[in-house]
Amino acid sequence: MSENLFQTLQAGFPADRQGAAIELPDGRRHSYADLEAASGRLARLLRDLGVAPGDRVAVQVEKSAEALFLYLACLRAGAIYLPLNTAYTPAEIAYFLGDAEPRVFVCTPAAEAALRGTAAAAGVAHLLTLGQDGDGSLIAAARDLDPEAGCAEAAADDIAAILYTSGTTGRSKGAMLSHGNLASNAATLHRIWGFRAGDVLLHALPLFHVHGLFVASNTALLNGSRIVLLPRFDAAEILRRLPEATVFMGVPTFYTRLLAEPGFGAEACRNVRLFVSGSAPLLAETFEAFRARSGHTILERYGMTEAGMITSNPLEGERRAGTVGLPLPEVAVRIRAEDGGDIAEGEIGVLELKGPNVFKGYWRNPEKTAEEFRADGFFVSGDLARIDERGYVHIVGRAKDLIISGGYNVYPKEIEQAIDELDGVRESAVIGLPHRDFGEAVAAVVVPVTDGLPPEESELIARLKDRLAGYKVPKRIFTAESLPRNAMGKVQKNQLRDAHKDAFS
Ligand code: MCA
Ligand code: AMP
Repeated sequence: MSENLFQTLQAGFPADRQGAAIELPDGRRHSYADLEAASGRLARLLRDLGVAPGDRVAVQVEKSAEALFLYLACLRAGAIYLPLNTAYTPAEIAYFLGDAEPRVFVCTPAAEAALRGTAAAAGVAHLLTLGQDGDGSLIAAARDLDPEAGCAEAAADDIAAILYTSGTTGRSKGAMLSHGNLASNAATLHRIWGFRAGDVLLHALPLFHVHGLFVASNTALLNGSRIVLLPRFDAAEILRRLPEATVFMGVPTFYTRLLAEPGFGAEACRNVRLFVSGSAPLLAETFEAFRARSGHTILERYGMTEAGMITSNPLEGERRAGTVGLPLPEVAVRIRAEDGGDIAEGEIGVLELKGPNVFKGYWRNPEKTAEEFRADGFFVSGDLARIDERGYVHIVGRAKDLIISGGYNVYPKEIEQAIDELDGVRESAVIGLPHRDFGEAVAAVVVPVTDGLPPEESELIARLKDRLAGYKVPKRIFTAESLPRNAMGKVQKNQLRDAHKDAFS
């Protein structure tokens, strides 16, 4: 039997397909019948373009209903969907296209000219465009095609999507997620978060990462829900649309920004039954302030690209501030020493996990895949955690050198490599510093070359913006004569974090 995720989701669509699937801020509305037809036409187009099961379709577009239809079309065609952050620069895109070798690449009409050469160099057979209003060559090419496209057969282990995630080596790796991975996570979250008839999801997350694409969209689609699809997070707009929603999901920055809105309170949340937070630690202070202002207890959960969701606070029962809750029903979680050895119960160690949600490995990178799994099949998350006496998981830090800024991951190594290539720089260290809005913000300490004038901070930042997505570019760059090192020659980032801890307060 086929286990294509599209069919799994489709089983949850409302019997009356005229029911609303997607509603946009300008009042445009797409029913579930429209969603089936539009994704059917796009699936046909992909097939007409020679996309065979297993071929990659890379997509870097603004958030829109059509972007969601394209995701579903890829599932239906058996293609591998490869979403890319809109903030990525052409230099970053060149790497992803070169590595993934997609047959089709869809970008925005505005970026087409800048990316045409990049796509050609990567051997992309078809470059198409999709604008935020459904404009561009993609939808035009599919307009007259037959919407009855069926759905390709897929086994649970067939790859449905590749999501790139950076690493401590500075090179991004494509995490291969199967139809079975995504279906199991969607079904579990749908069940444990109590999705029910009448739920309306207010969707403000980007559609190119796990949180907005799989956690939010898949669960709502599986429920046959109406999704109010906002192009981006805007606190005032959330306040306006929240009264019609029952479910809202966000990164902690969404919640701190909502709390900064004077008009935000219980009245705006009157129909909401569930606020979910994840992708970065939710401060206990935000959790408490939100409860006091809105009367709602945020449900915090924890996950990662390679595994989707791993733990969640309970829908019924105590949601404990500062914890990410309990392992999902079918996910085994354990805490180990960094070398994989046993540690005492309740101690801090590296969180490892196993379950049907865990990815199938990194794209064309079996060595890296092997490095991150234990011999008994547990995946090593790189997060430092402890499990308390009631089984709640506390994420207390990271064994991996990683910064999470506004819910986006930034691996210092990648930024250091980019800085070190700039003229006037001898070496650099990139650190995360506390930031009121983003939780953590990226900052760098640079040692200039000894001859010549030290480079200006603004100049370095401007040069980095040409190469790196904006959220990765350090918000501050400090200069130092040398970097503090221990006897082994390792940079003591703790000392740098300490020295600059108030930079953003
Ligand atoms: C934008 N900028 C940022 C960030 N976002 N800087 C640092 N961190 C950020 N997160 C910069 C831009 O480069 C730009 O810089 C300036 O801020 C304004 O950009 P704009 O796009 O207008 O910002 P915004 O709309 O205010 O965006 C902030 C945001 C957004 C709403 C918090 O970053 C966001 O939607 N984050 C959610 C990320 C997410 O979905 N994460 C889930 C990953 P300049 O002015 O210098 O050009 S999935 C995951 O982590 C796992 C699986 C999990 O558990 O969920
Ligand atoms: P990503 O690589 O984007 O999938 O990010 C996954 C990482 O985000 C995890 O390994 C954690 O470090 C972090 N993360 C996700 N959710 C939470 C949370 N609720 N609390 C703390 N860290 C989180």
